[in-house]
Amino acid sequence: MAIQHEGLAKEFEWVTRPGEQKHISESIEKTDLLMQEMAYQLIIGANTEVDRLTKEALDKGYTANDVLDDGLLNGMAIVGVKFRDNIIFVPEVLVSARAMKAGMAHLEPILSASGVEPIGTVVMGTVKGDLHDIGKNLCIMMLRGAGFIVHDLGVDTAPDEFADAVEEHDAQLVGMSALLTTTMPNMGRVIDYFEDVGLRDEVRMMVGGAPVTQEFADEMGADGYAENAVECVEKAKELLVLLKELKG
Ligand code: B12
Repeated sequence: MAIQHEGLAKEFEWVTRPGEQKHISESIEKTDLLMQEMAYQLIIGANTEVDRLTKEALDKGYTANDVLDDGLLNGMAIVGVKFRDNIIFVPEVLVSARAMKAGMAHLEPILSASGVEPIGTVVMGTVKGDLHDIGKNLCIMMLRGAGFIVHDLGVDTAPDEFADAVEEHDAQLVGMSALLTTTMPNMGRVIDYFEDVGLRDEVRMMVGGAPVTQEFADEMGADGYAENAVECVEKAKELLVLLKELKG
């Protein structure tokens, strides 16, 4: 099978590492032309097109999860490869990120609509020095959809801001996101800060972001790690149960 959409097929030519080629092509080839067009428009940063196509797809009955995985995230995967390999630079990535957000705006009300009783409170932020927020925002949408109250601390969040928010909102869970290898250690600093101010036993702390691994999470003393937004919800539920058991 090949990628049907001509423009997207051309963009895919930038993906040259065999492992990535297999992974990304398999992920794109199972999608239809509408999703491929959406991925393509995201790569070229056409936010009004992504906005229109997302709405069109939802109107046609595609689920929010399909639009996310088959359209938006497939496009973002190629943006990531092109950025890493110096084919594009920060300004181009910023326009793609803006297009991603235009699409996510339509998904948000669906992914965040829960209708169930709140099951727990989470404070979530991207750690100090890090401005990446797309993945964090996706996790927040999914958590809200699963019935969590989530307080979004935004990006570049200092340890004391996490701690203040936990106290203010009486949160049981803390979620930290980092996308840079240089900012990953700041998640550990937040955990240390919670120890220092005597809040560590009050909450369960989970971490995530593209460079983060289970191993790294264990090393810095986090309670949980998840690879994506769906698993983030599962992990949050799991940690909440553990905390409740612990506190009796
Ligand atoms: C978009 C992007 C940007 C945008 C960010 C826009 C925004 N509003 O977020 C802009 C242009 C601003 C940017 C800037 C920079 N970026 Co950048 N960026 C990316 C890019 C292409 C995509 C990231 C993304 O949104 N992915 C899609 C989302 C959905 O995935 P995700 O974030 O991984 O989130 C999922 C999971 O990780 C998980 N998750 C995320 N958070 C959490 C939290 C918890 C608690 C849990 C459980 C799970 C979880 O669930 C999410 C949903 O499934 C990546 C490439 C990549 N492959 O990751 C580079 C990348 C992260 N950037 C990189 C770099 C180097 C930079 C800059 C330093 C570039 C520069 N020279 O200025 C700056 C740093 C700015 C700063 N201080 O933060 C590098 C990092 C390399 C490294 N080893 O550290 C990457 C990997 C690109 C590369 N290969 O070189 N970037």
